[in-house]
Amino acid sequence: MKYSLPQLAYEYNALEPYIDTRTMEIHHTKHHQAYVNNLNLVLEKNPEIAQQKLEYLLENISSLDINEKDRIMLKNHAGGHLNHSFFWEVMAPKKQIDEKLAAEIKREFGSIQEFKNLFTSTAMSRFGSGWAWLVRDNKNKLSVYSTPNQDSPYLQGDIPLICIDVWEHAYYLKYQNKRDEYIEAWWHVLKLI
Ligand code: MN3
Repeated sequence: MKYSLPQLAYEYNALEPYIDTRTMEIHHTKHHQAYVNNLNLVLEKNPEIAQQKLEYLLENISSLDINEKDRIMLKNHAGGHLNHSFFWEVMAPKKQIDEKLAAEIKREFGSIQEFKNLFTSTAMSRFGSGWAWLVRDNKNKLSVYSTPNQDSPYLQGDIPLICIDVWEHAYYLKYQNKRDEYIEAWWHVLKLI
């Protein structure tokens, strides 16, 4: 199957002033599009796996019968596509609180604020490019961690619940090197809690 860039549920300027229009536009039409294009290339080269779900391919990445160069390309670009698709979905100009998730977060982390503190420090301490995640593992337990590059939680079979992109391309135009200010602003457009 051929993948394509998902439509956003909101306009590029909808997350202003927290995430600026230009960043949204470039991030979606250039960065995300590049992951989609490269994902399609690697799947065209490996048609025997192209019908499998991306989540399945990532969880089983090390045992797929493909060459090592393609394995890395698939990990990076299937990850890049899934990660960004999910990132657009967890944001919105207006909160749409997920009460069930919020209750679960309170149970697991003590309070929403304690969760935010942990998630923020996890996102801050990711050296270089990557992501911070709230995930559900296969024992139904919530946890917070970060991943480098475009590594997806599906690589270890975890289900993403919340994510933030901390690659510089996600914030450099507006926030330059101030990742802390970007994360602080991003909480306003995370729709779920
Ligand atoms: Mn990105």
